[in-house]
Amino acid sequence: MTVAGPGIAVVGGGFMATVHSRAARAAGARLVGVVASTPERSREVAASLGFERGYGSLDELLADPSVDVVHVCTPNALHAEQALAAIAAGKHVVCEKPLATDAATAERLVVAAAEAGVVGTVPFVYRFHPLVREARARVAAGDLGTLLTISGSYLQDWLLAQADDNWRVDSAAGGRSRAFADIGSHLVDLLEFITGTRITELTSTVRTFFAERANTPEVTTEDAAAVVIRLEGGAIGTLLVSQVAPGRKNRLHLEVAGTELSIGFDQEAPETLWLGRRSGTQVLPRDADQLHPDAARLSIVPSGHPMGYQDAFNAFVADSYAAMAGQSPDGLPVFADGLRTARITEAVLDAADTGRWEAIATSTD
Ligand code: SOE
Repeated sequence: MTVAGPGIAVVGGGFMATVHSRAARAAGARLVGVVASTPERSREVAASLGFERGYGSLDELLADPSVDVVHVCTPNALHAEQALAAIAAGKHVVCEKPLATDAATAERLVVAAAEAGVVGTVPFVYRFHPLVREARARVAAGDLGTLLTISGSYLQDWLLAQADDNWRVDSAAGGRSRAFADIGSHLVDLLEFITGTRITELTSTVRTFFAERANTPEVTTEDAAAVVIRLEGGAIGTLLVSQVAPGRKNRLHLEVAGTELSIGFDQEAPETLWLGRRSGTQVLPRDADQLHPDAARLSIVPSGHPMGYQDAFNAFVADSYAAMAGQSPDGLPVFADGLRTARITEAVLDAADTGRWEAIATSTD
């Protein structure tokens, strides 16, 4: 396998399969095959995404020696079992988040990948916006001073009406957590990535505003979660996650305040970074000449030529393949990061149930 040309296969035929396939093609992969819900659907998806073939089953895909990497893009409840099967077949894995619907199973995946000597990555792709790397570099350089507070939110509106439904709503397919596992996981991953600081404990309240939806008679997964966090080093923060926020499509916003400087990032406007000082504020554009090297590496077109979500995804997949070819790209989200967010997700739901503060485990023992 070369950095540019692994043979890849995708499990799943939805929106994320399309995004992964585009990124794989951009990274120079050979698009070998797809398995979707039925053999016929596999063939249709393969034809529409430009893969060589559709498979009749996951077993058939895993038996194909030309597949080096398996991208798992199925409903959440299937991720762990399919990723474990791919690992057992000696394949590298890019697995959609959540890695598993509970933390103990996510931990099994971390161990299985390590034992098999394969690379497992998770698309926490917002890490790949150049200005996220810039924010991270500035925190690491001490520009913010001592971290004081964090305010984060991730808001969407695609489940705002009772008539809105999706497999994610049903805990049998999506898992115990919905909003937090789906988008809160991105938020906490980004928060810890940018600050280089871990959440040590949290408390939360969650709500299911629609007890039933069009095709889900009994909804138990949360529409929204409000979380209070404490971090190592003494900073505190609040996080709001909602899939029922009118007008917000995919707005992840994170603001980190230190003793010297605040820094703000908005995923829907990823080409600028907000900088706040007591003396005034500034909106920093992605100006390639002024970026830290890690940000400059990901800045692939000159400023004034906007980059976005698919660029971030492409960079994530390219770095995943580089790691699978033996390189060590900085900031690559791997299975251990998927485990970390699975633990935080579990703590959010546990805290909501008990009304207590929950500590977040840090080891993988
Ligand atoms: C749906 O809520 C979704 O597509 C998530 O699954 C993604 O991870 C997020 O990036 C956008 O919203």
